[in-house]
Amino acid sequence: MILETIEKENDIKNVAPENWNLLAEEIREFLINKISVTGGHLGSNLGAVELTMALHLSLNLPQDKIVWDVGHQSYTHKLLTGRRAGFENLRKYGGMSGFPKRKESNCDCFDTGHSSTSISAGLGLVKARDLRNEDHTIVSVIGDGSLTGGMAYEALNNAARIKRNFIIVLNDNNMSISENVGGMSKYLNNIRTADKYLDMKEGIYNSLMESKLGEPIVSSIRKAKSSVKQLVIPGMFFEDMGITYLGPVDGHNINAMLKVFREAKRCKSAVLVHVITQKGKGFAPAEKHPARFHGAEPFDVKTGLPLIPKTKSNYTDVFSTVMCKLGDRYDDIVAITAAMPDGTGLKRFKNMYPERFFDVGIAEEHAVTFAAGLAAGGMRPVVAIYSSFLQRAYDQILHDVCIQNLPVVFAIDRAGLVGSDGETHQGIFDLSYLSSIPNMHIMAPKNKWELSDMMKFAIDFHGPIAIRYPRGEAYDGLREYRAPISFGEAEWIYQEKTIALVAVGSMVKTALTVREELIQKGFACSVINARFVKPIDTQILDEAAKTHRLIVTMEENVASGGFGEKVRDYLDRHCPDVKLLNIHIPDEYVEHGNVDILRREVGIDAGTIGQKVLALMR
Ligand SMILES: Cc1ncc(C[n+]2csc(CCOP(=O)(O)OP(=O)(O)O)c2C)c(N)n1
Repeated sequence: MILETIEKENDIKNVAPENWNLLAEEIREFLINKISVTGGHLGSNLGAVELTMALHLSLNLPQDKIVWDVGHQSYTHKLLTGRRAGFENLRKYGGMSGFPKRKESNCDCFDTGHSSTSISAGLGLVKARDLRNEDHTIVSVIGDGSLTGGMAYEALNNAARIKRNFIIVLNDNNMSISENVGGMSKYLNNIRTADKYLDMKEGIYNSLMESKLGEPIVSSIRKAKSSVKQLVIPGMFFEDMGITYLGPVDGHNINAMLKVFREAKRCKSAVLVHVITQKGKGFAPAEKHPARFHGAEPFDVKTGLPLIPKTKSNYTDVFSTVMCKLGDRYDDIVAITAAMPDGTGLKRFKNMYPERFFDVGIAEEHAVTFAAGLAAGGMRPVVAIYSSFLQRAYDQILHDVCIQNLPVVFAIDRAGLVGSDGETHQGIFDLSYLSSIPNMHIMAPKNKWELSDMMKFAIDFHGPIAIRYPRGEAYDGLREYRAPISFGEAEWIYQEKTIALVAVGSMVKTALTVREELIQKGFACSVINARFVKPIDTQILDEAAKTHRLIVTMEENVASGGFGEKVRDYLDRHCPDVKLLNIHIPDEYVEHGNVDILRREVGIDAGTIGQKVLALMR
């Protein structure tokens, strides 16, 4: 095995060129076998094997730096920098992260997880290098999907001015998680499909350059402000901005890439190398279903089928179904996703109402302001975005939606702990960042029927309203508790005495387990389903404070700015005699791992809560 000879960074340089393709094959086999057990980002990694090898052959790590956009495609980079053993525990609690981590290796120069940051971060590293008179190469690797994010253009706009070397590798596989969308994608596609004419273009270029008059002609074509130049030079969009464009080059041909990277390193400017790759390359099921294998659960290597077939529906499925029903009932409902039609469950809505569905690319900020525009124009927009990605659109929520009190529904999926993607993806801040915004309203369902009811309530609501629900299986208990949603009202699940558990969304299920334990220990215990996090139901709190000795708030959100803080603020002022215990995630970042383990680690599991309550009651 050649792969076994690679123990650390730069060892790849000892592999003979005639063995490079063999090494690429071994890496693919390794990744398929490991990811089939642990789960992980398979398709993007299979597509970036040769590209990563070529970068490692061209660079000298850790002096030279590679910034991986999103970072989900960095597995080969991890393999080539001495982290082969880490794949045993990839994305497991305490194990290796699925994303670049500075604390994991000095070959990871910048942590990522959210998209479209690599050019900004790379440019910062370039400026730091130059100001400190250092001399090394900095490469940002960005996918065509991530190039749909606004931040990438802000960075390109800045990078265009620099007079020192900065390499941007555009890893273009024509896919985001799902099919890539938009004008830039179309532009890149045109370059790619013009590939067959490239030989002809090169022929024209070479024969022109051979003749005496050739050079001035080529130079005036380069300067010409017409599409004629596209005949000779692809990538004029970047060239016109002031960024040198090289490519397109076959991202599975190492020699071809080495040649272009050599040229790129000589440029005294920002240079974009356009590399064409295939997502899922080398594994037939992933080539055929690139979206499904973007982030794969453990699967059977022979068939590509999931090892644990899905039996129960998750919250995303429930959202998906109710959106289709609402789409039928109201013809002014529109749905917006930022590049996640599959992940958010909007694909069915897209198929049923294509003209009322919008995939705006990985552009959460734009998605929110676009929704505000739709609402101002008389439509009923539903923006479905994961909790952690919505962090990006804070100002748009405040400035464009909430100041104008526009009726935009925010469907916030993956709220709470998400597990193996780790710190960058945990949805544990949304209650805090949303509830500080005037005019915003927030709900969280206790089970799958309540999500459906809340969506119906939200669609008729007169202002901004958010519904946050977690990743994974939808809770199907408490079906009989289905009182109509009434604005700002919580719901008694059990109304007793002594201890009142006031739980938000996913924590209602946990509260039922805690209650069982407390009852066994001889305490009467009520359970309140908060339903609304903003506004909080002060009437039910007054009532609970009168009849209970201890009130316990429970939420899957950090402490600062969360539900518990609001309840404490209210009770301190109005019911100072009742004891209060706040259960929440500590104000820290939570790393990757199995959600049940993480819940225990952060102290929001039933066992830990029960112990804390009992300690207080004693
Ligand atoms: C801000 C943000 N929104 C959404 C995502 C989810 N996401 C992860 S990878 C990805 C697609 C990236 O496509 P591309 O850059 O082309 O990389 P590929 O996987 O195709 O190699 C998306 C939408 C994210 N990581 N960050």
